[in-house]
Amino acid sequence: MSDYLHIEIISLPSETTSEYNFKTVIIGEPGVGKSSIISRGVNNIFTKDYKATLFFDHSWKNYKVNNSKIRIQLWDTCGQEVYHSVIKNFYKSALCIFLVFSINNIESFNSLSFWINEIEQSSSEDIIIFLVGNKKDIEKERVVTEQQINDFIHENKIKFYFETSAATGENVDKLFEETVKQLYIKHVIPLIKNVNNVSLYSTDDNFVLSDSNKIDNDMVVIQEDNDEKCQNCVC
Ligand SMILES: Nc1nc2c(ncn2[C@@H]2O[C@H](COP(=O)(O)OP(=O)(O)O)[C@@H](O)[C@H]2O)c(=O)[nH]1
Ligand SMILES: [Mg+2]
Repeated sequence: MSDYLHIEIISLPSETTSEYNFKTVIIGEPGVGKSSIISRGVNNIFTKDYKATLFFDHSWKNYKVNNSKIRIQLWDTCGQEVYHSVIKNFYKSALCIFLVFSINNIESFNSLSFWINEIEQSSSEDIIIFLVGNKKDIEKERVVTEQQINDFIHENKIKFYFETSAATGENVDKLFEETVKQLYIKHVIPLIKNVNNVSLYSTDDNFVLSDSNKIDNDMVVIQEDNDEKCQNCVC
């Protein structure tokens, strides 16, 4: 019989030490809200003043996930073409990527294929990609349709999609918590399993995968095939 694991996520202060550090890189065109998402997620701050990120910014957020202390290291990129070759080096050791576009900017959406190609060329195969459609608060200015997003998700086998607003904070905490949860499942649980030699899998409702073609308000988790069905299961 299997043991069932309930996953509890608690946010910890920034000065807390961590047992596991997971590097996450945030990419996408300039102006889509990358720095704002990080600022909102880490410090709960939003500013309307646009300040271009120079090269890279580094910040982090700590969590306790069950009994493990986990740090998500966030590498914020400037997104400018001239630095793409430098950014590539950052993918290499990243375990997670936030790929951001803005729902009111079709160019930022059209450039996603370029970024996906970059990721495929430079990153580890089991990198977790979160597609993020930001500026959800200005829904009336939306130019990127749900159909376009759905098509992109399916073509590129994206498993996680969030629509966020760094301005209002909507779904930003959810994005971060899902990130730490997925990293925990993928990288920490196997270690715990090895140590304790037990079978674990989550019964958390968030792991129930939604219908493939549907865009949920906040998030899409797509079930690709039978193998993928077991992605959250380490039994
Ligand atoms: N309305 C709205 N504006 C946003 C949002 N996120 C960022 N912005 C604004 O978009 C501009 C670019 O944001 P920034 O985080 O610097 O983008 P980056 O270049 O991708 O890092 C700034 O003026 C932000 O205030 C959002 O969720 N909603
Ligand atoms: Mg920036």
